[in-house]
Amino acid sequence: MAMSTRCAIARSKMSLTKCFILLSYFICQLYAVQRDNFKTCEQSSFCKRQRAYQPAQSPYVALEDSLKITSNTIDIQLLNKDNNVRFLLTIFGLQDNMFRIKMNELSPIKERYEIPVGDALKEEPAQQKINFAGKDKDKFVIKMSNHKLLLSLSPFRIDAYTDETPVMSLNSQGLLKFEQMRIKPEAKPPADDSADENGEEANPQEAVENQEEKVKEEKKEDETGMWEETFKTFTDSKPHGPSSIGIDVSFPGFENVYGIPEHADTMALKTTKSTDPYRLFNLDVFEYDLYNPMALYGAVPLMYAHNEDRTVGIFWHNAAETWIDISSNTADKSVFSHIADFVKGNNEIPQTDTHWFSESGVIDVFLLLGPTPRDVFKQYSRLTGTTQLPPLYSLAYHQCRWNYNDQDDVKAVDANFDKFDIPFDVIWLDIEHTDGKKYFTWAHDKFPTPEEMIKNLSVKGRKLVTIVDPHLKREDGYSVYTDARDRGFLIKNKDGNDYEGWCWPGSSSWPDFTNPVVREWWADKFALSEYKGSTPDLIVWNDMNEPSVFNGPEITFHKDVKHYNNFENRDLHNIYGMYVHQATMEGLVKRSGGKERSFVLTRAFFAGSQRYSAVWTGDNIGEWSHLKVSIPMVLSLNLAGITFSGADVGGFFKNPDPELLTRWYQTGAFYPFFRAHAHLDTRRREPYLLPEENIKIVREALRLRYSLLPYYYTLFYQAEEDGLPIFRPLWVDYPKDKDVFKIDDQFLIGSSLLVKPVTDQGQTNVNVYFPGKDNVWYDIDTYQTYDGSMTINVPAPLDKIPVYQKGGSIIARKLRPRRSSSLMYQDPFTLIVCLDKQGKAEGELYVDDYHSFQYKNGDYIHRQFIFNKNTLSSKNIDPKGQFNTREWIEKIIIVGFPNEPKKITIANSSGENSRILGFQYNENNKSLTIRKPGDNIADIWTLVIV
Ligand code: NBV
Repeated sequence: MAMSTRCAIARSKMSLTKCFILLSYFICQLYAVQRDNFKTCEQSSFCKRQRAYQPAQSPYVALEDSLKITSNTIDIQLLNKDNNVRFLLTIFGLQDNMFRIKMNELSPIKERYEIPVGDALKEEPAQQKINFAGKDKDKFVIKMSNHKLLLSLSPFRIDAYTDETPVMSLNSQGLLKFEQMRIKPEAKPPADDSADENGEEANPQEAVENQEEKVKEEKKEDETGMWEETFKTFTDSKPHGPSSIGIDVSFPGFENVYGIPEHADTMALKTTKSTDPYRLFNLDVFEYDLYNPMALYGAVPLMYAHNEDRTVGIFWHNAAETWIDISSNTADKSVFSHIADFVKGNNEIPQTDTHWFSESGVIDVFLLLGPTPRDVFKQYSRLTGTTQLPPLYSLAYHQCRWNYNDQDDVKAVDANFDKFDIPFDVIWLDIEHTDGKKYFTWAHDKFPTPEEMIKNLSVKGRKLVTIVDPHLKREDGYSVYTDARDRGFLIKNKDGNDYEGWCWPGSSSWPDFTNPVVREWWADKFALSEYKGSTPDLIVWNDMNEPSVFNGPEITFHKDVKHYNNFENRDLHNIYGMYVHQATMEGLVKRSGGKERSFVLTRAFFAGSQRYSAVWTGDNIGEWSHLKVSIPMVLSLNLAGITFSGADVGGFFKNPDPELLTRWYQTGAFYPFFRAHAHLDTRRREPYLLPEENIKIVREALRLRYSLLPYYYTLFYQAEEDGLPIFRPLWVDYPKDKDVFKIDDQFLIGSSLLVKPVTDQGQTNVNVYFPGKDNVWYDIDTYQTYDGSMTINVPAPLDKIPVYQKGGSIIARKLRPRRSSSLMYQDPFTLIVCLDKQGKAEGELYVDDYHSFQYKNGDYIHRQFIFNKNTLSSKNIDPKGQFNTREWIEKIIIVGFPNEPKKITIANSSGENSRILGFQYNENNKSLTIRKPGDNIADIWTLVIV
């Protein structure tokens, strides 16, 4: 629908100004991102202050006399000598090789926001005994197994060591700056706010004097924007004044840092010397620009540093707007100066320095001490949790569009996929399916019988997604809104009235999802009895949950809106979106009485989001550059624990040509979350509308994904335990190979598949780097071999995706093409055994009912397959799991098998019931295909080749 038409429709129902707001939102979408809608660091007063802070020496000193030691913690007071404000610093030893360092004002005049435990942190982190080893010169020594912290008193700094190697330092650059809460200079201190930290009444006269002294000190600072800040036409009232916090974190010995999604940037983070710092502030930035540090829809304040010897990380547990500067003593050097250093014998140790600052909250930093990549992922997942094993259908292909117009449209799309023999599992309905953008309702003229529509999908095991955004139309007849309003569940503006903003329905309000009671209320809206027209096969998509407010500053909430417990959005902005999708997921699970796993997709996210939802990278563009950047973006999400993620296949805006769309399907077939989506104004582009040749290729890409579902499912099962990325950078598995540290145009799926999608127009050859010195990699189509530690130019015509299985791995696939994943539940497996140079291989397979929580009660099978000395055996690696299934093994393909065998037999674990198996050997590609071993996947067997 053209913009003008849409506005005309809108205009009939609303005032001109309101129409103008919607219109400008649309106009913004027509062109590239409107950068000036979003603040630069220069335009954010706290960012500017923190960034400009460069003291000759840090004024913060630790006060020796205040030291308090318990078995797992150390408390010490810090003093800012510039203004005599005191702080409490607590160091916690944590299990799994972590320290936590918290710093807050000793006696703040107002409570500072701390993210409640159970939200980003899944629970109170388990503590570990630390050993206070006394003082060494002017430093306290705190030990925990082979790690230690040195706490320097004056100036205050902390250095972390592992086995005597320095790995991280805090405040070594002296950038600690903690802006204490204060009373506005002209205002008098409130009389009843004088209890000190022990609850004792302070002398009011003294309090006034202290305040005045602080105020005098602060006068020296540039006060611009401290008490009020204006951006474009928006004024932020800042009733509590400046409250930002910042500190530097250095990584000695590290040249590469990763993480802090979401940015449309390379995976290896860049120095920010000549740009703004990386920004974390959940925003609706449609048609985002690429390769810059601007904030996007979600935020995970987690960074890893990696070198050949170790991996460490920091988790900045703060939900306020955050910026991160990065500098390095090596990154900005040219190759020439590296060589010059070498010639001069200069052994400069590389170091990456980072500077973190947030608008409010407290300093709460977790040091993840690794030392391996696997260790840091485990450490982070101990803190914030992992993704629960998703139901199988959600790992299959999703077909979305803004919008499928009506029930007939849905029916036709569903039928066309079948007609063209293209598998799909989920069809999505965008905002137009609702009655006037009132979520939980249906546009009855277009969707008169939603239950029937869903049932037609259900018979083929398919599902329907509806979009449920968090903005509620302020309309008296809309019960979700009136209910929230009447219960006082809506977010308030600074004056205490319900906050009103503009979004799709026009005038809207937003439930305060930061309140656990509101989350419960929202969750109950998904009960089948409440959400009319829904069935158990309806699942949900939360969009616009940053939140997007068309007429708000930076298209989001005013920072001074008020949440639960009187905190401002300023304090917790980045976690709001997570509470929305958390409540949605809780509702969907509750709807089934806690029996069925469900699925939610979210656009906004925070640390911990992985526990509830899949994430997609928002409104990208159907251009080659956006296909390319999707890989580092999904890699960074995976590094930050958000394993279940992907980008809109085809690009949301604009019309990709058949070549680009085909290549995007070939890439998207490997995203953990695989969905095609398109903007309302784009041409229809369901895969069956492509030219015939392209349909064939896309069908193959989709079938490849479906055949790999057992592998993805097994990886997700493992990741629920260990938090390992599924869509994985090469350095995770090859941590010592410097050549892979920056590679972000190819990736691993688990450890066994290497993928290098084609992301350039007209390209028919790609350079693939095959990692691992002793490895051999097999092309999954031809079984051609490639040795590790080499870059090879391989042919990649349009019908080819360069994908390789690692020698030494076994992958279980299901090769029978079906219309949806649930129709594959009972299908047999084919084991693809790719031998390494020693003729060995191993792999795992996890199987359960693919949809319920019964696996938590032991209803599953977890098998390991081992090939060694011409014998392939199946082992039960988890005796706790037992599950009845009809799934069996129909074929085994052994690749890299040197010569034609004479005989192959299979027997059960006790050597009984031995049977001779038929086989075929292909001399050209050295593959041995064994037909119908026939055993149920639950059986334990041994196959011998002679
Ligand atoms: O709901 C409409 C769209 C949706 O299709 C898209 O995926 C979201 O990222 N939504 C944004 C709102 C407006 C986009 C211009």
